[in-house]
Amino acid sequence: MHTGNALRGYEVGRLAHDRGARVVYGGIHATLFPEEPFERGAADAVVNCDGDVAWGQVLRDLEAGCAKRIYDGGKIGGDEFLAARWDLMQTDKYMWASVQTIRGCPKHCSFCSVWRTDGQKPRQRPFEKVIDEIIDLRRRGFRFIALADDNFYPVTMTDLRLAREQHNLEKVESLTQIRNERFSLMAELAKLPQDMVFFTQITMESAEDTEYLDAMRRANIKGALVGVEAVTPEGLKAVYKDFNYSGDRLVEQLQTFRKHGVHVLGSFIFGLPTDKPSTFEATVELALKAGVTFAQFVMMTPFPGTVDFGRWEKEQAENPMMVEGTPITRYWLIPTAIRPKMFTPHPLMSSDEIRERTQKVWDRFYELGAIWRRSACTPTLRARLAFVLLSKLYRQMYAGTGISTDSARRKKAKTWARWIARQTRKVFRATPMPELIYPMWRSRSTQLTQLTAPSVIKPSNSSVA
Ligand code: B12
Ligand code: SF4
Repeated sequence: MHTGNALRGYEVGRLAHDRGARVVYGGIHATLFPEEPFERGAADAVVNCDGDVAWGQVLRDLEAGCAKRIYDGGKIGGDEFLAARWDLMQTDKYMWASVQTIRGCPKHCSFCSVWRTDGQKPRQRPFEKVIDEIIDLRRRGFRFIALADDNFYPVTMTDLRLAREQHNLEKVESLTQIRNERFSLMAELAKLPQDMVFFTQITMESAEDTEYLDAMRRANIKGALVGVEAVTPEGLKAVYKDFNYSGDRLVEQLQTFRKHGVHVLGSFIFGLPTDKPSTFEATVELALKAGVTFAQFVMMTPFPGTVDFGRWEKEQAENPMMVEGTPITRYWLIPTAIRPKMFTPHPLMSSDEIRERTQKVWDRFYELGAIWRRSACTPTLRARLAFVLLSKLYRQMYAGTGISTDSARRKKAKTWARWIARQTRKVFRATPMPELIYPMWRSRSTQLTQLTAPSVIKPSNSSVA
């Protein structure tokens, strides 16, 4: 469970329990609130942190009748991450698959819980295992794959420079090793069938490392979500993200991605205490000027486990605001129909004003003319039309995830999103390639790992995106 689907998760868990199932919860929300699934979701057990290793133990204990209440899955090493059981999934129901290559993020943004739950030490999965899982997916007909990393760029040039200046040889070595592993992964991705498209999430600092961006392009990592968050220095400071640039330097940095063949999905947050009414217009203008291919404009939400949440919970402790008996600081337990859309009061604007202005920004960025102009980045008319559909789908999906003004609009947005998704899915899927062979990897214990056999047989008739 995530926080956003916890209430529904508990409902599903109770239904399963009533029908005689043993119910085990895990995921980020259960990790942060391990008692809640017992109180709300008829849990038999809860696994916190990583489930890769713990899950097997839970199953064995349940079978033996000696299950524990809470299992600590811990933060396992990257070499222990497991591939998903893709064989259990109805592949024709999905547009893309996702594979995580690294967990954890060295940054500490105030609105993000990743560095707290996944840790600040990047835990990298050996590239051979990532490639094997991706080949499995391509054999099943997935050609679009999200590299579902918190931060695809775990070592910055600044990190390396600082370690060298401090003569910290051990650190230089460990950072270099992480960086080299990334390049090895990208080199292997580049050998996969050329109809494959990857996208990921990355910090803006990677724009300073064009060697890295070029490797991404060669690896067919065609897009990345970049957390821009705010376009002003005050806004960036407010979210502990002052390693990002603002103003013209920000525009330049975002454009660098495009120049090196990586499309940007810019992610912006509204509702920061430093935001003013003029921030909305300034943000959308910047997004348009920077030429980001997609953009999302999310409203500030205090997710549990974050610095923002901790601060807000403390503020509320004395006299908590209640919604039908539930404190606002447990907002995920409030039924969606009566759940407020914003939780933290803003010094200048009401929640409604922030929501309406955010909607306008979405409308402006995704108006048909603007989408059509952006679609010029694709090579054919068919691809341009697909781009338009995808942009509209993205906009509709987000309109249904909390920023829409009322339930009628949300319902309409969802119906539209489903319809567009059905059309778009066709563009995403590819003919399965069961003939694709897995590489034979050389053992890690001998020097650097290299391929001992040609990576894959090339597809004969695959279309290039
Ligand atoms: C990729 C990603 C996305 C992608 C998803 C693409 C896709 N189709 O999969 C996209 C971009 C769409 C996305 C969107 C959003 N995301 Co997101 N996303 C992630 C990210 C980076 C990776 C998720 C992932 O695949 N992890 C890999 C799997 C293997 O890890 P896992 O899910 O944690 O599972 C492990 C354990 O938790 C455990 N486990 C999990 N479930 C279970 C169940 C059982 C029974 C057991 C035993 C164990 C167990 O075992 C697993 C293996 O170790 C996470 C960060 C993160 N580190 O997880 C954020 C994250 C999940 N997202 C987050 C958020 C906030 C969002 C959005 C709400 C953003 C927004 N404002 O719009 C939307 C919501 C979308 C939605 N409707 O649900 C937050 C959630 C916070 C919270 N407390 O719930 C996270 C944690 C990031 C953060 N900044 O804090 N996201
Ligand atoms: S928002 Fe991104 S950069 Fe900041 S801590 Fe989270 S994952 Fe890392």
